[in-house]
Amino acid sequence: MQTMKYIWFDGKMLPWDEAQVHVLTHALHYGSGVFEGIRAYACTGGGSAVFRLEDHCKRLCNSAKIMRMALPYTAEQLADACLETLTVNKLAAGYIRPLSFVGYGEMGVYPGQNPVQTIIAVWPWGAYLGAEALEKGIRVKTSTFARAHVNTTMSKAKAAGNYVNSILAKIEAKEDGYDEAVMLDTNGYVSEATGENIFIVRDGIVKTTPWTSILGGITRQSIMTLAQDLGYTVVEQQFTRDEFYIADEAFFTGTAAELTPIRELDNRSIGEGKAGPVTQHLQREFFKLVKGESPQYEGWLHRYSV
Ligand code: PPE
Repeated sequence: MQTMKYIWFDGKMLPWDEAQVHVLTHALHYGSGVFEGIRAYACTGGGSAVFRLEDHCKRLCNSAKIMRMALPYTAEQLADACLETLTVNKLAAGYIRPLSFVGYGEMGVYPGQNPVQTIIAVWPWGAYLGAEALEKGIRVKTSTFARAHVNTTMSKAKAAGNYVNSILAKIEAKEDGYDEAVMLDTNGYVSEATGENIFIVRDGIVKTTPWTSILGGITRQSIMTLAQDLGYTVVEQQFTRDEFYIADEAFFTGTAAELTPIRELDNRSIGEGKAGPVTQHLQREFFKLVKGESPQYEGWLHRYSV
């Protein structure tokens, strides 16, 4: 169980155990919340940095817009609140979780005039899929659950309710002995994982799924830029599970998962069944840049110290 000292709750810094809501909170019943996941890293040479803080806060505002939730904060105010939560908790590296949700008021699906409340929690969070996963890669399975159709739930909103689909797929994958699920869209093309975007590498070309049924991952976009800057050809294009089977390399990206290599899909080795050279190169450069070792990407870092 995570515990830290304080949670930011609508402008107040509450002791961790006092950040509570009523059981008739709308979001608890209907999934009417939007959230973010952001990472802060300890930098080489001292201090810390939040990775793409402003972009995450903008995405939270956009998620609220899609969900018709009236968020009473600007992206700038949310970014300041994230930094404040990190510093009062003296957290030099870890995960930041802002969540805005429809609160307690009237029951029923229609959110009506129920209040929109916002919390920000922070905690230390190691490698999402295990430390070994980052080095050796993981085993994944195509899910029997499809990612939602583009007109079902809105994938560009990082909405709490969207994660019911992810939970079903994640449980299935874990119970079947795999680390994570690869989800297909309703047309049968590779979409994303339960909390990660997907990349494959074939004949030197880095390919990721288009921004249709997926969340617009900030790590995804960062890796696309990084790969291009390193001289790789990057394409956003639909691909099928059998193209994935014959890829030379594959990996997931996400704030929590960072850049995790995939060594197997549906019991077929991807390439040589280990983290490939392009994957390793991108992972190395990604970890350098989040730790503040790449001046070229300083604009993506929000430096702070505790
Ligand atoms: N797709 C989904 C469905 C998703 O949840 C995430 C993040 C991504 C793609 C990658 O987006 P980005 O973090 O901007 O690169 N998933 C978050 C939640 C994980 C969790 O278990 O909670 C995360 O990585 O923070």
